[in-house]
Amino acid sequence: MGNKMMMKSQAEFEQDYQRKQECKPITNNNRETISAGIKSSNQKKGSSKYRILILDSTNWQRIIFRNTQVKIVQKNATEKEEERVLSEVNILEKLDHPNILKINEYYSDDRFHYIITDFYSGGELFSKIQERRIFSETYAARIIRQLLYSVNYCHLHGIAHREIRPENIMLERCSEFASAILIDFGLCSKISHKMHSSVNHPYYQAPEIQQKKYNESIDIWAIGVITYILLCGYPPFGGDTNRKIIDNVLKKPLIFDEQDWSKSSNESKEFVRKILLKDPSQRITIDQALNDPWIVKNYELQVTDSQLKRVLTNLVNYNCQSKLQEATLKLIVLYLASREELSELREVFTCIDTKNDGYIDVEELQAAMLKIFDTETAERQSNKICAEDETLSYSQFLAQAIDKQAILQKSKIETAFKLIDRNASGNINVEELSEAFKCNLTGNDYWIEIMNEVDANHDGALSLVEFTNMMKKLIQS
Ligand SMILES: [Ca+2]
Ligand SMILES: [Ca+2]
Repeated sequence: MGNKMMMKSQAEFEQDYQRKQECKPITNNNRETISAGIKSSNQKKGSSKYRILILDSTNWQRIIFRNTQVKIVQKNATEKEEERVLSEVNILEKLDHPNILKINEYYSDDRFHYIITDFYSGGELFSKIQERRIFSETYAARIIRQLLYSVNYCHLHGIAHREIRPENIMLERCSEFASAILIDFGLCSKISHKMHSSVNHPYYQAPEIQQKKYNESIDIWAIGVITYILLCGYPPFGGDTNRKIIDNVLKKPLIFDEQDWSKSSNESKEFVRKILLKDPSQRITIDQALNDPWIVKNYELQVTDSQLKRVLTNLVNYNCQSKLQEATLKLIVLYLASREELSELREVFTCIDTKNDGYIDVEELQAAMLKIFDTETAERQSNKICAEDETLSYSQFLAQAIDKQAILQKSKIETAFKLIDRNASGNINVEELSEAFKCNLTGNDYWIEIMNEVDANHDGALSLVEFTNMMKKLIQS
């Protein structure tokens, strides 16, 4: 896929925006059609990087930009299913990691849930396996490393995913170096001693699941099965029926067919062997897996010194003066940053986070800065950015480290303005601010204060000029 296809000129962008103004809100009659349209456009992998959908759940029109899609779930369901959707939304809203599905917004009305998430054009890892059957060790180690990194983050947040399989791993774009993104948290659970329900497809089920008592180590088992599949093209424990598969998982010893594994390294087999131990207490931990010789040897970050320098310089120069500036910048990054920019930042973030916990702390930042700056600068700047032992989350990092010149082009600022100015009056009022950034909703007083920070002519609203000036300050500073 050429990168050019992903880029839209400003004129095309404007045209699409105009089209949005002409669209009718979803009604009960056309809602299903729109929902079906989303499904079919998903199937055309990589053909549509730019989608616009209109929701009427709060009676105003809304555009969803490229990089995003909406999942519409009918609300007819049983109480249990309803709970599942809400718990998934609730959990995903809290997770903020380069290799985990990003949920951008959530709405509901009487009949439907609308879950707006990032859109990943590379499709499922499952389809890729069907296409290619086996993969090089470098490719496999890269995918598995990213999977371990995301699952480590889940476990550190007290969450077991419980349904790790290739259908639930997306590739963020169509490229050999695309990142793997863990999705579908519908079966995830708070880690506890009470976990007992039967989860995941039998191919990926750890043996202890049959004992109806297990811990988060079942996620590592599933990763071991996926590694095996990537390297030889079929699961370690097969069978014609689910019962047969489960029997094999429980009783059959792990074997590496001589012919099918003839080209694989001993380290790769060792790695799989250390994971696929039927006794969970013997199985290696995620931390051990992340530092396993096979992973370390085959996993190479795609970060050059010049990239690292550019990104760290952006981070150092980041100088946000108002909360609205910061919130708007996050919105622009979320909806308008290019795939390439985000991929690069995802890679750099991973490279800096050497403790693999999904946050950048002062030590990690300083170590990264030492590769680029002198000791004094590295120490001073890392202490300034992570003041008082604050850590940088992934989305904070994205907003602070993104190239401001590129992301704060006039057209993008204007589009962000239109996103917030929901009634298209040409002015943003306090209600629109609080609606646009509702994840921060803390009452109108909070937003009045924020409005006052940037409302230059004190008319209680933000014009496009005031808004643009506010954002341009991020470039000048
Ligand atoms: Ca870290
Ligand atoms: Ca004003």
